[in-house]
Amino acid sequence: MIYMTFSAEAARARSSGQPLVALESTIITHGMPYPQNVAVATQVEADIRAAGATPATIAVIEGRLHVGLEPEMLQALGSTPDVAKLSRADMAACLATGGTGSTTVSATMIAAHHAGISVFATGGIGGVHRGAETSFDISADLQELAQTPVTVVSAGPKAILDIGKTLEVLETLGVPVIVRGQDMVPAFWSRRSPFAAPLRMDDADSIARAHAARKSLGIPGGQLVTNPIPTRDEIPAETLAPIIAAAQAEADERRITGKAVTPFLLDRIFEHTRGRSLRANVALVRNNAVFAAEIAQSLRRVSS
Ligand code: PSU
Ligand code: MN
Repeated sequence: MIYMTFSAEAARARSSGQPLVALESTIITHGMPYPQNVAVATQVEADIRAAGATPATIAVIEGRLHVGLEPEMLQALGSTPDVAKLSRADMAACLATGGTGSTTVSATMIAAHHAGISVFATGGIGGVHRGAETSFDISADLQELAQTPVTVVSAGPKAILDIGKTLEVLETLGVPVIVRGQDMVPAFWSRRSPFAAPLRMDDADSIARAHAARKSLGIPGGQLVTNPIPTRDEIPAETLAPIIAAAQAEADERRITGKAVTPFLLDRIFEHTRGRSLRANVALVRNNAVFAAEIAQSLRRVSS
C-alpha cells in the first residue's frame, strides 16, 4: 500500500484537469548547496505557475510519497543534511521503511506516472559516465526513460558525462532525444556539444503530439527533451573542459563510486568556477520549467 499525498495546489489541479509539471528533489538535496537550493526550488515552482501550469515537486517524506511539497516541507528537505538519494532501485524500500529521501530523475518519473503527470522538468539527466567501460557507471535514468511514459525536459546530458556514449545508449533503448530549436545536442552548461540532434522540434505542440502518438502506438517509455541553456547564461565548453577533467581525476583518485559520483563532480565544478556553474544551473532549470509548462498545456489540448 503506497501512501501518496498531494499538495493542496496539486490536488486542485488534478481535480479540475489543469496541467501539472513534476519536479525532482535530488537537484535540491544533492545538486545545489543550502540555502540557494530552497530558493531555487521555490523560484522554479513560481516559474511554472507563471507559465500556466501547476508544479508538483516529488519526494518521499517519512514513508509517504509526496506529489507537490508544501513550502515548509521543501524548506525542511532542503536544509536536512545527508538525505537519501532515491532511484528506481530504492524508492519502494524507502516507502516501506518509513524513510525520507529525495527523488532522482528515475524515481521522479515513476512517481509522476503513478500520479498521472506526463511532463517533468529537471536540469540534466544522469547518463553514461566517463570511464564507464571500466566502472560500468550508467545512470538508472536511461533505463527509466525507456520504460516510463513521461516527457522529461532537461538541458542535455551533464557535460561531466560521456555525452556520445549516453546518446548511443539512449538510441539502443529506443528513447527519442528531441533537441529544441537547434541541430546540435546541448551539453547542460553549454548550448552545444559536438553531437548532432537525433530529432529536432521547435515548439511545444510537436513534442506533445509525439508524446500522444507514442501512447497511441503503445510504445512504452518516455521522451527526452533537451532544451539549450539561454545564451547569456552559458559557460563555453572550452572553459569547462579542464575543470571537468580535473574533477573527474580527483573522483577517480579518491575512489568515489556509485551514487556519490554525480554530487561530488557537481560540487567540485561549482567550487572551481566560483559559483558560475551554479548560476548557469539555476538559469537552465528555470528555462526548462517554463518549456515543460508549455508542453503540459499542449498535451492537455492534444489529448482532449
Ligand atoms: N541535474 C542536476 N543536478 C542533479 C541531478 C540532475 O542539475 O543533482 C541529479 C538528478 O536527480 C539525476 C541524478 O537523476 O543527478 C543522476 O544521478 P546518478 O548519476 O547517480 O544516476
Ligand atoms: Mn551512477
